[in-house]
Amino acid sequence: MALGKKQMALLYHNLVRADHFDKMMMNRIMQGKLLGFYHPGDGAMAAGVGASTFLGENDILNPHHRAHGMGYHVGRGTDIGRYLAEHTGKVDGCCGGRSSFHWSFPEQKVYGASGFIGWHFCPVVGWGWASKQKGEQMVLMASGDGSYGQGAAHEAMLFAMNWKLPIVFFCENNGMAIHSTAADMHPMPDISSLAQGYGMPAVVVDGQDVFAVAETVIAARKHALAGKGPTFVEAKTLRLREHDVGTPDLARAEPREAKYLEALKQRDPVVLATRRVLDEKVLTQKQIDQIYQEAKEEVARVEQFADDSPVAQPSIEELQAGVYA
Ligand SMILES: Cc1ncc(C[n+]2csc(CCOP(=O)(O)OP(=O)(O)O)c2C)c(N)n1
Ligand SMILES: [Mg+2]
Repeated sequence: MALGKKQMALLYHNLVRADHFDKMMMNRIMQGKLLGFYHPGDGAMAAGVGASTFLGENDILNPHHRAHGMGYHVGRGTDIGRYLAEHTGKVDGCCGGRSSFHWSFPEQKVYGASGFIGWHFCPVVGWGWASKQKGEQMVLMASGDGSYGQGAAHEAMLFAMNWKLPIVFFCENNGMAIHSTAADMHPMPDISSLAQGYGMPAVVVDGQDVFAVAETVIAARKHALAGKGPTFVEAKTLRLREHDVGTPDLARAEPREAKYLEALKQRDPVVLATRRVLDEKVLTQKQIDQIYQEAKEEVARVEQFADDSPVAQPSIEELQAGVYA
């Protein structure tokens, strides 16, 4: 399904905002103004924005950990001020400032992050089952190439396919998992080949093209809501920087070549999307300048909100409130 101009403009706007927020997070961790880690999303924000911008309000969204799910948060419209307050241990954080990057926004059905890669493969079957019972609701579960070596990934795909659950397995394949390359870890070039083993429709899309990702996910969502079951969407993307800020950027114990990284930069999703919206007369240069100006102002507002929020000092009872074991 081809996107309309309004949809393209919204995607472009969200991509620029997500890119600004990712840069804000990078700046803040470098300045010691974030708790915990940051896994930069530089050059890779199109996948999350494209995957989440046109989900329904009732759909369950489980973002990827890269850029701490920023593209998905922007697409879903979660409050980035509360997201940043969470990352700075403030009371106005989405989890009361207790989780750092293990955030969630349960009231918006954004089911967060965990320290365990692939933790979500069992829950996603339950979310999919519940969504099927309720109807008009599906699940988008995002993860990376690095998670598909988990045994639970296969159980989840098997159950999802057998029970025709309304799930999109959305894989951001950036070719890397910390210092390991996807080529070293997977015998086939496309992670989505694994889904084909379960008879699941599997689509490979250019993860640098925010419009192509959105079109693919819209189609997969339609398929899911029609009761036809899951789809595996593999967005081919890239990792420009180190895995997380402070960890050396190595592949097989060697620094990645400057020439290789330069080639990756040519695929910057914002540059690609800007060219497209201008060529297709979706936006004028003046409107683009306005979008950039608004994104800058939004970043300033979000930072002010998080900085003004008091430091969280939860009591023992409050700390225990979210513990289930
Ligand atoms: C079960 C488990 N094993 C290992 C790790 C360490 N770890 C953290 S991120 C990561 C790589 C994830 O790679 P991928 O899923 O491709 O996402 P990317 O970081 O490339 O976006 C690993 C191995 C972990 N957190 N949990
Ligand atoms: Mg990866």
